[in-house]
Amino acid sequence: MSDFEHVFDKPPEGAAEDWTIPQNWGAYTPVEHETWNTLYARQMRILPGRAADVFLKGLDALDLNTGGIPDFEVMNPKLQALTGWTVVCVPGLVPDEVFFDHLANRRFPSGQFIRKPDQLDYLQEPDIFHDVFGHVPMLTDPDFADYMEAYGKGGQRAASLGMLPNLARLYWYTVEFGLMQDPGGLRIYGAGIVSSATESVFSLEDPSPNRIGFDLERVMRTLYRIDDFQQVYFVIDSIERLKRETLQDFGPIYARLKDAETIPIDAVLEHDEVFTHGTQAYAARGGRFAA
Ligand code: HBI
Ligand code: FE
Repeated sequence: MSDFEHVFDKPPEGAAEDWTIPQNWGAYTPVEHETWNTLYARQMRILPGRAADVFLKGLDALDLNTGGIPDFEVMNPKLQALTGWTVVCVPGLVPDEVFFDHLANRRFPSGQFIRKPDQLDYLQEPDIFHDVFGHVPMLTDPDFADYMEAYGKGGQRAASLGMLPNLARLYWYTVEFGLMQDPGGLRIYGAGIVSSATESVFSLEDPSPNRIGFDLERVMRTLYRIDDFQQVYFVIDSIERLKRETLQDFGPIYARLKDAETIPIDAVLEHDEVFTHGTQAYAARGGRFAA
C-alpha cells in the first residue's frame, strides 16, 4: 500500500530484479516457529463458525499445521496443483507495479519475516503469518484465484489511468476485509480479518461497524482506515459473482468514478443493502488508542 511507510524504491540488497528473495526456511529460529504455532492455534480456536467454508477448506488442503512456519517448497506444489498459484518471498511491501505483476502471473508475494513475540496482535507491515495463513487458503479456490489474477492485471491498467486509489479500495474491502454470506450465515474471508484474533470477532459480532451488501462502485468510492478495525465491512454473496463483476471492462466504471465523490467510512446510503447499521460506538470511543 502506498499508504504505508516503509516502501523501498528499488530492490534491496540480496533481492532479485522482481524483488523476490529466498525464503531460507532453514534459518527460521525455534522462537519464530513457535510464534507461527501460537498464532495458528489461536486462530483455530476462533475461526470455526466464523471463517467462510471456502477458507477453512483451503487451509485444510494446504495442510499448514504440520508444525512451524510453512516451507514454501512443500506448500507450493500443493497450491500449484489446485489453482496454478505459487507463493514467493519479498522483503516487505513492494511497489504497486511489482505487486501487480506478481499477481497477474499467479504469484502471491509474501513477507519472509514473522512478527516478534511482543507484537502478536498488531503490526502494520504484512508478515508471513498474515500473508500465508491469511491469503493463501483463499487462493486454493478457483474463482478466487481468477479474481486475484484479474486484480493484478487490472492494477496495471488502473495505475496507468490514475485510478489506483479506487482499485485499492476494492482490494481492501474484499481480499483484506471481506465478509461473505455462507449457508450458515455471515462469515469472514478477508485476510486482514482471518489473521487477526480480535478483528475476527469484532468484524462479525461487534455492534459498532456497518455491514453492507457489496456494490462494486460503492466500494470503489469508500474510504478506509489502515490503523484500526474497519468501520464498514462489505458482504459478497459469492466469490463467483465477485469474480464476474471484476472481469467486466472497468473503463465505463472509471469514467463515472472520476467525477464521483468519495464516501466517508461510516456512511450508510439510501441504496445500501444493510446487514447491520452499526452504532459506530467503537470508533467514537477512539478505537485502538482509547484508554
Ligand atoms: N506489497 N508485499 C506486499 N504486499 C501487499 O499486500 C502489497 C504490496 N505492495 C503494494 C500493495 N500491496 C497495494 O498497492 C495494492 O493492494 C493496491
Ligand atoms: Fe494482506
